[in-house]
Amino acid sequence: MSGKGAPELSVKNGGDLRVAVIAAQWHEKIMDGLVDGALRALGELGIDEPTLLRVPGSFELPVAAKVLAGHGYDAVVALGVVIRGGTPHFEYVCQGVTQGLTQVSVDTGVPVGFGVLTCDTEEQALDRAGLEGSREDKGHEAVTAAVATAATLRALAEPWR
Ligand code: DLZ
Repeated sequence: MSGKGAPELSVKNGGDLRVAVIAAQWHEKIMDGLVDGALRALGELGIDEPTLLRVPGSFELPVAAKVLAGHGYDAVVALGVVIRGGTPHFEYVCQGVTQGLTQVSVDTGVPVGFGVLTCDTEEQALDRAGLEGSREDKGHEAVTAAVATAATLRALAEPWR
């Protein structure tokens, strides 16, 4: 999938939204970039006190997302890095986390930002991690998408705001 065609999102009235970020812990340097990008995006949106929760691996992101979505957050952002190895494990973890996060989002109505890198190589992941020299900043993008969606859904529910 190419990063070409990404929209320039502008989020209005998102500063009072309650946002939780969940981050897996595999691939520490890449995760540091994703978490930094996510927190930077939240700061730019005026969301200064997000909840940040760590889970062991990407496979644990959906259950944490579900619990957070049930705790009154307006948006949840899931961050992880899965890198292909020599066994089918990659496919199982990627499928589990992708389907799990989609299910949480659709079932709860709480937008879940998908900041999970699923890459063939570590280089591909580094290039998307928002680190110095990276071409893309997927932690930042995932927060912007989730908060933009939460703000849009709130405007639908409360059109007078
Ligand atoms: C087991 C595993 C492997 C092989 N690779 C990754 C990875 O690249 N990225 C990641 O976030 N997690 C990985 N895991 C761990 C699983 O996500 C999960 O934490 C374990 O299977 C325990 O449930």
